Amino acid sequence: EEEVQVTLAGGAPWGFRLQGGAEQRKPLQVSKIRRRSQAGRSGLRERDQLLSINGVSCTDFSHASAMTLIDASGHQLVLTVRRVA
Ligand code: LEU
Repeated sequence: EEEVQVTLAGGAPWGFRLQGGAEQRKPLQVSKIRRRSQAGRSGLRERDQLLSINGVSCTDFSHASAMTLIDASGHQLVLTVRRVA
């Protein structure tokens, strides 16, 4: 298990989908990555768990709050994720 920071550049759409959230008592987790996208190029991987979004800890965030914060990103999105091998 490791912590990884990835930087996505270029603005939405980033090319990944998210599942989970505090209201579901499940971690925010990357569920799908489009290969030819910013997410695909960034090194982000399916099943990565989001720890922070643009420096803001998101481990207690609802699904909707995480989506809102991601949508509020400009041309850059910095994610810290926990990766389980
Ligand atoms: N599906 C969105 C995109 O690719 C990301 C989502 C997690 C807000 O831009």
